[in-house]
Amino acid sequence: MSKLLVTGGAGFIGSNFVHHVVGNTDHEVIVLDKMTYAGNEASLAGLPADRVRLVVGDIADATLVDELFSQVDAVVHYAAESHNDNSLHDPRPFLDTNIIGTYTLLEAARKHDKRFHHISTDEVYGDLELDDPARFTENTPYNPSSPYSSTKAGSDLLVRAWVRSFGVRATISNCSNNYGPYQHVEKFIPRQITNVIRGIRPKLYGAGENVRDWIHADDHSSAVLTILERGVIGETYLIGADGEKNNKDVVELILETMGQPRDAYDHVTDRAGHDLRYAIDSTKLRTELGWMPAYSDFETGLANTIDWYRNNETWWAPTKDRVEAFYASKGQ
Ligand code: NAD
Ligand code: TDX
Repeated sequence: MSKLLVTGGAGFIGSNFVHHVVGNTDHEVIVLDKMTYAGNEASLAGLPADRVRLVVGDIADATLVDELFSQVDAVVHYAAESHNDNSLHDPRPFLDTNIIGTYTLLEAARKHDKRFHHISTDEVYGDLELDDPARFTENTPYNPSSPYSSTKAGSDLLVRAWVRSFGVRATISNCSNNYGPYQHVEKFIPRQITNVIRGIRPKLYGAGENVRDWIHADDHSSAVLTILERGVIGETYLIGADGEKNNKDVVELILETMGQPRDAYDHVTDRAGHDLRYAIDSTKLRTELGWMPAYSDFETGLANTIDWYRNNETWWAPTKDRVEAFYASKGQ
Protein backbone atom coordinates (compact mmCIF):
# COMPACT_ATOMS: atom_id res chain seq x y z
CA MET A 1 0.00 0.00 0.00
CA SER A 2 1.27 3.46 -0.95
CA LYS A 3 0.20 7.02 -0.33
CA LEU A 4 -0.22 9.13 -3.48
CA LEU A 5 -0.35 12.90 -3.84
CA VAL A 6 -2.70 13.71 -6.75
CA THR A 7 -2.54 17.33 -7.88
CA GLY A 8 -5.66 18.63 -9.62
CA GLY A 9 -7.63 15.69 -8.20
CA ALA A 10 -10.86 17.72 -8.01
CA GLY A 11 -10.80 18.38 -11.77
CA PHE A 12 -12.14 16.19 -14.57
CA ILE A 13 -9.40 13.63 -15.22
CA GLY A 14 -7.84 13.89 -11.75
CA SER A 15 -11.13 13.01 -10.03
CA ASN A 16 -11.68 10.11 -12.43
CA PHE A 17 -8.18 8.90 -11.47
CA VAL A 18 -8.94 9.14 -7.73
CA HIS A 19 -12.13 7.08 -8.23
CA HIS A 20 -10.11 4.55 -10.27
CA VAL A 21 -7.38 4.28 -7.60
CA VAL A 22 -9.92 3.77 -4.81
CA GLY A 23 -11.78 1.14 -6.84
CA ASN A 24 -8.76 -0.79 -8.13
CA THR A 25 -5.94 -0.50 -5.55
CA ASP A 26 -5.47 -0.11 -1.81
CA HIS A 27 -3.51 3.16 -2.11
CA GLU A 28 -4.39 6.21 -0.02
CA VAL A 29 -4.71 9.56 -1.77
CA ILE A 30 -4.07 13.16 -0.79
CA VAL A 31 -5.61 15.51 -3.36
CA LEU A 32 -3.94 18.92 -3.68
CA ASP A 33 -6.27 21.24 -5.60
CA LYS A 34 -6.60 25.03 -5.71
CA MET A 35 -10.32 24.70 -6.45
CA THR A 36 -10.24 27.11 -9.38
CA TYR A 37 -13.43 27.47 -11.46
CA ALA A 38 -12.56 23.96 -12.79
CA GLY A 39 -12.30 22.20 -9.41
CA ASN A 40 -15.44 20.66 -7.91
CA GLU A 41 -15.54 18.96 -4.51
CA ALA A 42 -18.70 17.13 -5.60
CA SER A 43 -16.52 15.13 -8.02
CA LEU A 44 -14.98 13.43 -4.98
CA ALA A 45 -18.28 12.85 -3.15
CA GLY A 46 -18.84 9.34 -1.84
CA LEU A 47 -15.17 8.39 -1.66
CA PRO A 48 -14.04 6.89 1.69
CA ALA A 49 -12.69 9.56 4.04
CA ASP A 50 -10.09 7.15 5.45
CA ARG A 51 -8.53 6.83 1.97
CA VAL A 52 -9.02 10.22 0.30
CA ARG A 53 -8.20 13.63 1.80
CA LEU A 54 -8.60 16.97 0.01
CA VAL A 55 -6.10 19.74 0.70
CA VAL A 56 -7.08 23.06 -0.88
CA GLY A 57 -3.98 24.89 -2.06
CA ASP A 58 -1.79 25.99 -4.95
CA ILE A 59 0.87 23.76 -6.53
CA ALA A 60 3.00 26.93 -6.78
CA ASP A 61 2.97 27.28 -2.95
CA ALA A 62 6.43 25.85 -2.19
CA THR A 63 5.92 25.63 1.59
CA LEU A 64 2.67 23.66 1.29
CA VAL A 65 4.08 21.45 -1.47
CA ASP A 66 7.19 20.67 0.62
CA GLU A 67 5.02 19.64 3.59
CA LEU A 68 2.80 17.38 1.44
CA PHE A 69 5.71 15.70 -0.38
CA SER A 70 7.09 14.61 3.00
CA GLN A 71 3.82 12.69 3.64
CA VAL A 72 3.58 10.59 0.44
CA ASP A 73 5.37 7.88 -1.57
CA ALA A 74 4.61 9.15 -5.08
CA VAL A 75 3.06 12.11 -6.89
CA VAL A 76 0.75 12.18 -9.92
CA HIS A 77 0.53 15.68 -11.35
CA TYR A 78 -2.75 16.56 -13.13
CA ALA A 79 -3.21 20.17 -11.95
CA ALA A 80 -3.25 22.62 -14.84
CA GLU A 81 -5.12 25.39 -16.53
CA SER A 82 -6.55 23.12 -19.20
CA HIS A 83 -8.83 24.99 -21.63
CA ASN A 84 -7.50 26.30 -24.95
CA ASP A 85 -10.27 28.91 -25.36
CA ASN A 86 -9.46 30.41 -21.93
CA SER A 87 -5.76 30.53 -22.81
CA LEU A 88 -6.55 32.67 -25.87
CA HIS A 89 -8.49 35.09 -23.65
CA ASP A 90 -6.08 35.29 -20.65
CA PRO A 91 -2.81 33.34 -20.91
CA ARG A 92 -1.26 34.43 -17.57
CA PRO A 93 -2.78 31.74 -15.27
CA PHE A 94 -1.48 29.12 -17.73
CA LEU A 95 2.09 30.29 -17.14
CA ASP A 96 1.61 30.51 -13.36
CA THR A 97 0.15 27.01 -12.92
CA ASN A 98 1.49 24.98 -15.84
CA ILE A 99 5.05 26.34 -15.75
CA ILE A 100 5.75 27.74 -12.27
CA GLY A 101 3.49 25.20 -10.57
CA THR A 102 5.23 22.28 -12.28
CA TYR A 103 8.64 23.79 -11.46
CA THR A 104 7.62 24.04 -7.79
CA LEU A 105 6.59 20.36 -7.72
CA LEU A 106 9.80 19.26 -9.46
CA GLU A 107 11.93 21.06 -6.89
CA ALA A 108 10.05 19.21 -4.13
CA ALA A 109 10.40 15.87 -5.97
CA ARG A 110 14.14 16.53 -6.18
CA LYS A 111 14.49 17.49 -2.51
CA HIS A 112 12.39 14.57 -1.21
CA ASP A 113 13.48 12.05 -3.91
CA LYS A 114 9.86 11.09 -4.66
CA ARG A 115 8.56 9.19 -7.70
CA PHE A 116 6.83 11.75 -9.93
CA HIS A 117 4.45 11.20 -12.85
CA HIS A 118 3.64 14.20 -15.04
CA ILE A 119 0.34 14.27 -16.97
CA SER A 120 0.48 15.98 -20.33
CA THR A 121 -1.29 16.22 -23.65
CA ASP A 122 -0.88 15.26 -27.29
CA GLU A 123 -1.30 18.95 -28.12
CA VAL A 124 2.42 19.52 -27.43
CA TYR A 125 3.06 17.95 -30.87
CA GLY A 126 0.98 20.53 -32.77
CA ASP A 127 -1.44 19.21 -35.39
CA LEU A 128 -1.58 16.87 -38.40
CA GLU A 129 -3.17 17.24 -41.83
CA LEU A 130 -6.48 15.37 -42.26
CA ASP A 131 -5.00 13.05 -44.90
CA ASP A 132 -1.63 12.49 -43.20
CA PRO A 133 -1.20 8.74 -42.53
CA ALA A 134 1.16 9.61 -39.64
CA ARG A 135 0.14 9.66 -36.00
CA PHE A 136 2.03 11.21 -33.06
CA THR A 137 4.70 9.01 -31.44
CA GLU A 138 7.11 9.63 -28.57
CA ASN A 139 9.63 10.83 -31.19
CA THR A 140 7.43 13.48 -32.86
CA PRO A 141 9.04 16.95 -32.49
CA TYR A 142 7.31 19.42 -30.17
CA ASN A 143 5.35 22.10 -32.08
CA PRO A 144 2.61 23.52 -29.81
CA SER A 145 0.10 26.05 -31.18
CA SER A 146 -1.76 27.74 -28.30
CA PRO A 147 -0.81 29.40 -25.00
CA TYR A 148 -2.26 26.28 -23.30
CA SER A 149 -0.29 23.74 -25.30
CA SER A 150 2.92 25.78 -25.25
CA THR A 151 2.82 25.94 -21.43
CA LYS A 152 2.18 22.17 -21.29
CA ALA A 153 5.13 21.65 -23.66
CA GLY A 154 7.25 23.86 -21.40
CA SER A 155 6.24 21.82 -18.36
CA ASP A 156 7.17 18.56 -20.14
CA LEU A 157 10.62 19.96 -20.97
CA LEU A 158 11.13 21.02 -17.34
CA VAL A 159 10.38 17.43 -16.26
CA ARG A 160 12.91 16.05 -18.77
CA ALA A 161 15.54 18.53 -17.57
CA TRP A 162 14.96 17.65 -13.90
CA VAL A 163 15.37 13.95 -14.73
CA ARG A 164 18.61 14.49 -16.60
CA SER A 165 20.17 17.24 -14.47
CA PHE A 166 19.05 16.20 -10.99
CA GLY A 167 18.12 12.52 -11.27
CA VAL A 168 14.45 13.10 -10.42
CA ARG A 169 12.55 9.78 -10.77
CA ALA A 170 9.94 11.02 -13.22
CA THR A 171 7.87 9.72 -16.14
CA ILE A 172 5.63 11.67 -18.56
CA SER A 173 2.46 10.70 -20.40
CA ASN A 174 0.84 12.60 -23.26
CA CYS A 175 -2.80 11.63 -23.73
CA SER A 176 -5.39 12.42 -26.39
CA ASN A 177 -8.82 14.06 -25.79
CA ASN A 178 -10.70 12.58 -22.82
CA TYR A 179 -14.45 12.22 -22.37
CA GLY A 180 -16.53 10.83 -19.51
CA PRO A 181 -18.20 11.94 -16.24
CA TYR A 182 -17.13 15.05 -14.27
CA GLN A 183 -15.89 17.00 -17.33
CA HIS A 184 -16.45 20.76 -17.10
CA VAL A 185 -19.24 22.11 -19.33
CA GLU A 186 -16.81 24.49 -21.05
CA LYS A 187 -15.38 21.49 -22.98
CA PHE A 188 -16.79 20.30 -26.32
CA ILE A 189 -18.70 17.09 -25.47
CA PRO A 190 -20.26 18.19 -22.12
CA ARG A 191 -21.09 21.62 -23.59
CA GLN A 192 -23.12 20.06 -26.39
CA ILE A 193 -24.82 17.43 -24.17
CA THR A 194 -25.88 20.07 -21.62
CA ASN A 195 -26.95 22.43 -24.43
CA VAL A 196 -29.33 19.76 -25.73
CA ILE A 197 -30.65 19.11 -22.20
CA ARG A 198 -31.28 22.89 -21.83
CA GLY A 199 -32.89 23.22 -25.28
CA ILE A 200 -29.92 25.21 -26.69
CA ARG A 201 -28.60 24.25 -30.16
CA PRO A 202 -25.06 22.72 -30.08
CA LYS A 203 -22.27 25.01 -31.31
CA LEU A 204 -19.71 23.74 -33.80
CA TYR A 205 -16.56 25.81 -34.40
CA GLY A 206 -16.04 26.54 -38.12
CA ALA A 207 -16.85 23.71 -40.52
CA GLY A 208 -16.35 21.04 -37.83
CA GLU A 209 -13.78 19.07 -39.82
CA ASN A 210 -11.24 19.15 -36.97
CA VAL A 211 -10.37 15.66 -35.73
CA ARG A 212 -9.83 14.68 -32.10
CA ASP A 213 -8.70 11.21 -30.89
CA TRP A 214 -11.18 10.34 -28.10
CA ILE A 215 -10.38 8.17 -25.07
CA HIS A 216 -12.56 7.47 -22.03
CA ALA A 217 -11.15 9.08 -18.87
CA ASP A 218 -11.18 5.70 -17.08
CA ASP A 219 -8.84 4.27 -19.74
CA HIS A 220 -6.54 7.26 -19.20
CA SER A 221 -6.54 6.40 -15.47
CA SER A 222 -5.64 2.72 -16.02
CA ALA A 223 -2.80 3.80 -18.31
CA VAL A 224 -1.42 6.22 -15.72
CA LEU A 225 -1.52 3.55 -13.00
CA THR A 226 0.31 1.18 -15.37
CA ILE A 227 3.05 3.75 -15.98
CA LEU A 228 3.30 4.54 -12.27
CA GLU A 229 3.77 0.86 -11.48
CA ARG A 230 5.87 -0.33 -14.44
CA GLY A 231 7.08 2.73 -16.40
CA VAL A 232 10.79 3.27 -16.95
CA ILE A 233 12.18 6.39 -15.24
CA GLY A 234 12.89 9.20 -17.71
CA GLU A 235 10.56 7.75 -20.36
CA THR A 236 7.58 9.33 -22.10
CA TYR A 237 4.48 7.26 -22.98
CA LEU A 238 1.71 8.30 -25.38
CA ILE A 239 -1.81 7.29 -24.30
CA GLY A 240 -4.58 6.83 -26.88
CA ALA A 241 -7.40 4.46 -27.81
CA ASP A 242 -7.64 4.77 -31.63
CA GLY A 243 -10.69 7.03 -31.34
CA GLU A 244 -10.28 9.54 -34.19
CA LYS A 245 -13.53 11.39 -35.06
CA ASN A 246 -14.26 14.80 -36.54
CA ASN A 247 -16.27 17.28 -34.48
CA LYS A 248 -19.21 17.30 -36.90
CA ASP A 249 -19.64 13.54 -36.53
CA VAL A 250 -19.47 13.83 -32.72
CA VAL A 251 -22.14 16.57 -32.59
CA GLU A 252 -24.41 14.58 -34.90
CA LEU A 253 -23.94 11.45 -32.78
CA ILE A 254 -24.79 13.38 -29.60
CA LEU A 255 -27.97 14.78 -31.21
CA GLU A 256 -29.03 11.38 -32.55
CA THR A 257 -28.35 9.62 -29.23
CA MET A 258 -30.39 12.29 -27.44
CA GLY A 259 -33.35 11.86 -29.81
CA GLN A 260 -32.87 15.10 -31.79
CA PRO A 261 -32.49 15.70 -35.56
CA ARG A 262 -28.84 15.19 -36.57
CA ASP A 263 -28.64 18.67 -38.15
CA ALA A 264 -30.07 20.65 -35.19
CA TYR A 265 -26.81 22.52 -34.47
CA ASP A 266 -25.21 25.91 -35.37
CA HIS A 267 -21.86 26.69 -36.95
CA VAL A 268 -20.16 29.46 -34.92
CA THR A 269 -16.93 31.51 -35.08
CA ASP A 270 -13.90 29.24 -35.33
CA ARG A 271 -11.22 29.09 -32.60
CA ALA A 272 -8.13 31.22 -33.40
CA GLY A 273 -5.24 28.98 -34.47
CA HIS A 274 -7.53 25.93 -34.24
CA ASP A 275 -5.47 22.70 -34.43
CA LEU A 276 -6.76 20.55 -37.30
CA ARG A 277 -6.11 16.98 -36.21
CA TYR A 278 -4.60 15.02 -33.31
CA ALA A 279 -3.88 11.27 -33.54
CA ILE A 280 -1.97 9.06 -31.11
CA ASP A 281 0.10 5.94 -31.77
CA SER A 282 0.20 4.23 -28.35
CA THR A 283 2.22 1.19 -29.50
CA LYS A 284 5.01 1.80 -26.96
CA LEU A 285 2.66 1.78 -23.94
CA ARG A 286 0.82 -1.31 -25.26
CA THR A 287 3.89 -3.38 -26.19
CA GLU A 288 6.38 -2.36 -23.49
CA LEU A 289 3.96 -2.09 -20.52
CA GLY A 290 1.08 -4.30 -21.71
CA TRP A 291 -1.69 -1.67 -21.35
CA MET A 292 -4.99 -1.96 -23.26
CA PRO A 293 -8.02 0.38 -23.21
CA ALA A 294 -11.26 -1.16 -21.89
CA TYR A 295 -13.68 1.20 -23.73
CA SER A 296 -13.28 0.17 -27.38
CA ASP A 297 -16.70 1.48 -28.42
CA PHE A 298 -17.05 5.31 -28.49
CA GLU A 299 -20.83 5.15 -29.11
CA THR A 300 -21.39 3.18 -25.88
CA GLY A 301 -19.00 5.37 -23.86
CA LEU A 302 -20.72 8.50 -25.20
CA ALA A 303 -24.20 7.14 -24.40
CA ASN A 304 -23.05 6.42 -20.81
CA THR A 305 -21.64 9.95 -20.58
CA ILE A 306 -24.91 11.46 -21.83
CA ASP A 307 -26.77 9.47 -19.15
CA TRP A 308 -24.34 10.77 -16.51
CA TYR A 309 -25.04 14.43 -17.46
CA ARG A 310 -28.79 13.75 -17.54
CA ASN A 311 -28.63 12.22 -14.04
CA ASN A 312 -26.25 14.78 -12.50
CA GLU A 313 -27.67 18.17 -13.41
CA THR A 314 -26.94 19.51 -9.90
CA TRP A 315 -23.23 18.86 -10.60
CA TRP A 316 -23.08 21.01 -13.75
CA ALA A 317 -26.01 23.46 -13.55
CA PRO A 318 -24.25 26.04 -11.31
CA THR A 319 -21.61 26.78 -13.99
CA LYS A 320 -23.62 26.40 -17.20
CA ASP A 321 -25.00 29.96 -17.53
CA ARG A 322 -21.62 31.63 -16.88
CA VAL A 323 -19.91 29.42 -19.48
CA GLU A 324 -22.56 30.10 -22.14
CA ALA A 325 -22.42 33.87 -21.43
CA PHE A 326 -18.62 33.78 -21.93
CA TYR A 327 -18.95 31.93 -25.25
CA ALA A 328 -21.79 34.20 -26.42
CA SER A 329 -19.60 37.28 -25.81
CA LYS A 330 -17.13 35.82 -28.34
CA GLY A 331 -19.69 34.79 -30.94
CA GLN A 332 -19.28 31.12 -30.03
P1 NAD B 1 -9.55 20.42 -15.41
O1 NAD B 1 -9.45 21.86 -15.82
O2 NAD B 1 -10.87 19.75 -15.42
O3 NAD B 1 -8.95 20.24 -13.94
C1 NAD B 1 -7.79 20.90 -13.50
C2 NAD B 1 -7.77 20.85 -11.98
O4 NAD B 1 -6.55 21.47 -11.53
C3 NAD B 1 -8.92 21.62 -11.32
O5 NAD B 1 -9.47 20.85 -10.27
C4 NAD B 1 -8.25 22.88 -10.78
O6 NAD B 1 -8.88 23.41 -9.62
C5 NAD B 1 -6.85 22.38 -10.48
N1 NAD B 1 -5.84 23.45 -10.49
C6 NAD B 1 -5.69 24.41 -11.44
N2 NAD B 1 -4.66 25.23 -11.09
C7 NAD B 1 -4.16 24.75 -9.91
C8 NAD B 1 -3.09 25.15 -9.07
N3 NAD B 1 -2.34 26.22 -9.35
N4 NAD B 1 -2.85 24.42 -7.95
C9 NAD B 1 -3.62 23.33 -7.64
N5 NAD B 1 -4.65 22.92 -8.40
C10 NAD B 1 -4.92 23.62 -9.53
O7 NAD B 1 -8.50 19.68 -16.34
P2 NAD B 1 -8.52 18.20 -16.92
O8 NAD B 1 -9.20 18.19 -18.23
O9 NAD B 1 -8.94 17.26 -15.86
O10 NAD B 1 -6.95 17.98 -17.21
C11 NAD B 1 -6.11 17.44 -16.20
C12 NAD B 1 -4.72 17.25 -16.77
O11 NAD B 1 -4.77 16.38 -17.88
C13 NAD B 1 -4.07 18.55 -17.28
O12 NAD B 1 -2.70 18.52 -16.94
C14 NAD B 1 -4.27 18.48 -18.78
O13 NAD B 1 -3.24 19.20 -19.45
C15 NAD B 1 -4.17 17.00 -19.01
N6 NAD B 1 -4.85 16.48 -20.21
C16 NAD B 1 -6.17 16.72 -20.41
C17 NAD B 1 -6.83 16.16 -21.49
C18 NAD B 1 -8.32 16.38 -21.74
O14 NAD B 1 -8.85 15.88 -22.72
N7 NAD B 1 -9.04 17.08 -20.86
C19 NAD B 1 -6.12 15.36 -22.40
C20 NAD B 1 -4.75 15.14 -22.18
C21 NAD B 1 -4.14 15.69 -21.06
O1 TDX C 1 -18.30 24.56 -28.31
C1 TDX C 1 -17.34 24.02 -28.86
N1 TDX C 1 -17.43 23.71 -30.19
C2 TDX C 1 -16.42 23.10 -30.87
O2 TDX C 1 -16.55 22.84 -32.09
C3 TDX C 1 -16.11 23.70 -28.15
C4 TDX C 1 -15.98 24.03 -26.70
C5 TDX C 1 -15.12 23.07 -28.86
N2 TDX C 1 -15.24 22.79 -30.17
C6 TDX C 1 -14.17 22.06 -30.87
C7 TDX C 1 -12.76 22.55 -30.66
C8 TDX C 1 -11.95 21.28 -30.77
O3 TDX C 1 -11.67 20.98 -32.12
O4 TDX C 1 -14.19 20.72 -30.33
C9 TDX C 1 -12.86 20.20 -30.21
C10 TDX C 1 -12.59 19.85 -28.76
O5 TDX C 1 -12.52 21.08 -28.03
P1 TDX C 1 -12.14 21.13 -26.47
O6 TDX C 1 -13.11 20.29 -25.70
O7 TDX C 1 -11.99 22.55 -26.08
O8 TDX C 1 -10.77 20.32 -26.44
P2 TDX C 1 -9.32 20.56 -27.13
O9 TDX C 1 -9.10 21.99 -27.45
O10 TDX C 1 -9.19 19.55 -28.23
O11 TDX C 1 -8.37 20.19 -25.89
C11 TDX C 1 -8.70 19.07 -25.03
O12 TDX C 1 -7.92 17.94 -25.34
C12 TDX C 1 -6.55 18.02 -25.08
C13 TDX C 1 -8.51 19.46 -23.57
O13 TDX C 1 -9.31 20.60 -23.26
C14 TDX C 1 -7.06 19.73 -23.27
O14 TDX C 1 -6.87 19.98 -21.88
C15 TDX C 1 -6.26 18.50 -23.66
O15 TDX C 1 -4.89 18.78 -23.52
